[in-house]
Amino acid sequence: MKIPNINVFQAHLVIDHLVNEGVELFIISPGSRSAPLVTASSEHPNVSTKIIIDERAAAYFAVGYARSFGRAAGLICTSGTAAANYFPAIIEAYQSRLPLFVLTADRPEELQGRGANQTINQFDLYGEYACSVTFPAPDASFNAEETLNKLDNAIKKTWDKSNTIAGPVHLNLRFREPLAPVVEKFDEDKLCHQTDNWYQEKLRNESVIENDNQVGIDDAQLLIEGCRNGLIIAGPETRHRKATSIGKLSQKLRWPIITDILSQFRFTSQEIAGYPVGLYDLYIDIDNLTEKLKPEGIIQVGGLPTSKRLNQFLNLIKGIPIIKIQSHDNIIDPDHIHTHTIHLQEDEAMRQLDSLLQPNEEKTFLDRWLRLEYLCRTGLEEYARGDCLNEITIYKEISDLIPARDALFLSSSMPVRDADSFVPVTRKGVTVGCNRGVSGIDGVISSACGFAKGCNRPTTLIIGDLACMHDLTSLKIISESANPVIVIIINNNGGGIFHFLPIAEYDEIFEKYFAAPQNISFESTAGMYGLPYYNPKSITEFGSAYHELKSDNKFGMIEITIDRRDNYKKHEHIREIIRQKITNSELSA
Ligand SMILES: Cc1ncc(C[n+]2csc(CCOP(=O)(O)OP(=O)(O)O)c2C)c(N)n1
Repeated sequence: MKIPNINVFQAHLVIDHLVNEGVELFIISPGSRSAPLVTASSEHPNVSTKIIIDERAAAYFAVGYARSFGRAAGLICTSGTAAANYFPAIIEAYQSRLPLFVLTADRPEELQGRGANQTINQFDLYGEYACSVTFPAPDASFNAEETLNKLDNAIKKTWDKSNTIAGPVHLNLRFREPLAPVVEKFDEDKLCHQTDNWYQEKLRNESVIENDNQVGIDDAQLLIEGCRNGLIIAGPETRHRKATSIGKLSQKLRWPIITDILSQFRFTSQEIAGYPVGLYDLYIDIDNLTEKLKPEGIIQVGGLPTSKRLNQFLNLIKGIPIIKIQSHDNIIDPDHIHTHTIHLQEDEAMRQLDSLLQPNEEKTFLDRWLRLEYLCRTGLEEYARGDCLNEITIYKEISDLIPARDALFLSSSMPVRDADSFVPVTRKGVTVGCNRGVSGIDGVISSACGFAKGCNRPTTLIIGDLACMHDLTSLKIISESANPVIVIIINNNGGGIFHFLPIAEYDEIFEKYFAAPQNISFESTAGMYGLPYYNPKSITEFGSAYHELKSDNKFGMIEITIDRRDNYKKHEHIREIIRQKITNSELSA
């Protein structure tokens, strides 16, 4: 390949290096200053590119893509507010420890701080949320080895191929004219020579492998041996590939696995052993049960549980050993509940513990949890028989209807919470995602599309009306997606979440400033983006609409119209039904 000028040479250097680090996809938003980066990525034989015009959506797409299997995409944009539009998704990626390579084009040094058009200070633009490095505009003094060193150092701080640490890396690249690939003489041979040298040196250094992660397993063994009745908590972001070892340990210890909806365990696959429970949010706070459900010890993996009631329960039973297993250093423990931390990959730690620990014969504790699950599941089934489509029954219905091995993406704020409360454990191997790092209601549709691409699976998105309005332009991405995305909009005319908060008591400000009803239907919006549209009124009608889209393998929109105030009452009611069922059972004896 003939490289036309030094700008494109530098761009190639960066793109090639990212490809070596495992990047296969570059998401490009159009602009002029970024032309060398576009030239280099579009010509690369091992790279695919995707155009998303809105940088905010592009970055959220990359977040969704990374969330599925931890693969990093590259983002390319021009200078100015284009780069600023990446910021919300960068924060989400940082908080969720997802890898992301952000390539922003910038103006050269001589145009900085002089009021030049489309020029802002992009140096360290994302602050602490990205590991950032600015590359000067290349000229005759350009040194390929120095550039690669700088690049590699930035990447190493947040990313390695085994994905034990991850987060956004910001590469701010300054370019002078010419930006287009016009031919201009430069010393290509010298720079290629420097590049080869650098890679040979890197290869030599990488042959040393470090493994010093063994801290704490022996201590953990002793602690666990001291507990007959325990729990394993699989929080958000525990991935499928860790499931087998966690399942085996649960089986051996007869400890239930608390499966957060985002843990990839709620929809387990057939082959995973162990005792997953999913409906704990419905019973864990029932007064006289807490004592009976109290474990003697806990092993926890993944992020902060979605369920507020579970977090409260953990606070209440503080004092027992709670062992957190994680390979990174970030603290995810706002309530200071963890008594021990093992710094090791989760599946490796589980395997080691499994080989050290003896089987537990105790059954009563486990049976109690499994019996509660059964009661809740039948309670939800009886409730759904009324054919009333609401923000409770929809989750049971989706968990029944979604095909095995599909993907499910949940919006903040209520969809992820409701799914966490009402989706029972189902052996379907469905992959679940949500931007729960900072729980933004922006960029949800684009994230779901990125998730669909990353998983390479048909995806069902459940989203509220306000979150949907935030990201309407991303409906265009759906209409182009190779993996059909079905958007289920729960239109309760405003923010349903706020009815569950104390602010709901303040009538004079609540409706206008918090619930913020927008009084819209999404039918014509669906038409604008060519999405088939349905507005079912019952569970049966919903089932037919979903089935119709699925059987044609189509994208589409299903809008469910709901009364927000009634929804709050229904949540209270279902909890009361479950409470009664448990109170009338032998469990309350
Ligand atoms: C970008 C962003 N802006 C504001 C918020 C605060 N917020 C949290 S939930 C919510 C309302 C969500 O309404 P909707 O998407 O309709 O879902 P529902 O609560 O009805 O399930 C708002 C505004 C946020 N989390 N993120």
